Amino acid sequence: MDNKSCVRNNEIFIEKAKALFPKLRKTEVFPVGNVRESLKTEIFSKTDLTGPLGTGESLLLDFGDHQVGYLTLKLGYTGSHPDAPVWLRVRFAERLQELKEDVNAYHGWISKGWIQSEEFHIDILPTVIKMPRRYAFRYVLLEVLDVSSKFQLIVDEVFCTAVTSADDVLLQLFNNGSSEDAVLDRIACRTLHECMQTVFEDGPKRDRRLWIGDLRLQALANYETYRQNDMVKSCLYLFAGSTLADGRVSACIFLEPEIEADDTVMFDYSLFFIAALRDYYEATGDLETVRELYPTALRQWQLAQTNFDETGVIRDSDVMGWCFVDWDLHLNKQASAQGIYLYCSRALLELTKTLDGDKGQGNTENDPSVCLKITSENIQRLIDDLELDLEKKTKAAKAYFYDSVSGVMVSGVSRQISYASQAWMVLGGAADASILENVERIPAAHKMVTPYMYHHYIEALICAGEKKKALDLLRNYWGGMVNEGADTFWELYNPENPQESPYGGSIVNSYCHAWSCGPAYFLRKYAHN
Ligand code: RAM
Repeated sequence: MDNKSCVRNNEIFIEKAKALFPKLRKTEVFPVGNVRESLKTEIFSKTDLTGPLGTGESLLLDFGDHQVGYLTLKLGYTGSHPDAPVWLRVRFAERLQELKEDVNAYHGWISKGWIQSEEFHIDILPTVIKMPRRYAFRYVLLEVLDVSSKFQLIVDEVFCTAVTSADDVLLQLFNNGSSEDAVLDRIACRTLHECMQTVFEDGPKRDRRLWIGDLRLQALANYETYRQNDMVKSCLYLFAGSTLADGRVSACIFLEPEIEADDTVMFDYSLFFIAALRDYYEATGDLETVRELYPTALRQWQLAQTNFDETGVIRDSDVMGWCFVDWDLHLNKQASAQGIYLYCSRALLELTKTLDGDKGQGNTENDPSVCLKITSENIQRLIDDLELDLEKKTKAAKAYFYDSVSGVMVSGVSRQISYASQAWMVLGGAADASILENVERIPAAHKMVTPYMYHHYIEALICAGEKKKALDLLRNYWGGMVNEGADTFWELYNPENPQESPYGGSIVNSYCHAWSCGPAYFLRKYAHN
């Protein structure tokens, strides 16, 4: 079955989303220099931009900060008239260490196609090459794989046409923090800036598309920084505008060649549509959008019901990726899923109560799968249903997952103890701060590996009244990436194993990943009040 047959599009929503697409801003950025000290002796034989390059010689350019954009190369030659093509390789890297890795040694489970490396045969010199593909990088390595002995290649000019939809004029000032906080905030804003393209992309190197788990955290940072709220609105309409046939919100959306939901669905990601809509309403007060998108939110809650047993406990699953939580294939997701469901149900209750004050105004015509007319009677019925359901499933969570001996939540048949389970149970309102303290006393507890999961853990600490601890953890964890030289924050960072990759090789890891822009959100919102 092809993807199209399982996708349902709502053209009205898609048109609304498209009308809100932001303008892309272009800037020409030139290298600030060549990398002379750090790596040149190991792998680079030449660092002089104007010097001629022969076979086996290379040039490493440093653009000074992370860029997302298109590369132009102006090339010439010295010596005899070129009598053979130049065979040139161009590699792009967000971090220098990517260039030390052997592209051919990667045999992981996601496509090698993501590796940012191209080869050209250049027949005529001088020439200008405008590379058609968009790249994410700070460093560019030009390697002459072969050139005739009668001439040498000259690199006259290289520049990047950088693109973003982030408008720096709108960026709210951050002026209250310590200098360390200011560094974390600056890098987080740069991360967000680079991921703000037509939509909030997850990472401009990979996967370069709209994922809902990422969108939610980007939107939170955006409300404190760029405040380009129409972009969030556009993304919400995209998710509601292209769903699976049963109305389920997909984990991610492709924009090209046309807008289409991916056939990947995950229990938590579908539910996060509700939380993202609630956050959007809190930030903007845009009730009209809530009215239009409420049926999509409600549908996610309805669809989630089939995952529960009659006692209100979520069924575990061994299907890989049934629920995301963190990039950790050994993490059991059952308890986290229950917590996420409770968290999103509360968000739905808030939205429903918002509509309750708006009786009779609802417009649900755009979603025929939801038999709902927003009237005062059925809104009240929904509020009652949601409250009853929350009570039942919160009780079930406490009874089924809490282990009174260790004082923490356990997950799955193996009764796994993880930081993720504790965080989500606190956020879901099924436990108090004690489980966050108790888990710290269990050395074998499964830790977190992504800034995405750390974000939720920090939110849980704040929700449990542990603001100082939360901010200390944030400074320590994101500060670890700063100490490793990060220009933008990464998709995955495990301080205990900095080389870790969920994909079977770090060459495909993304080092500018928007779900890691949390410091801009937390430091602006909580550090100084
Ligand atoms: C990664 C994506 C994205 C995330 C999904 C679950 O591959 O880059 O950030 O949301 O996985």
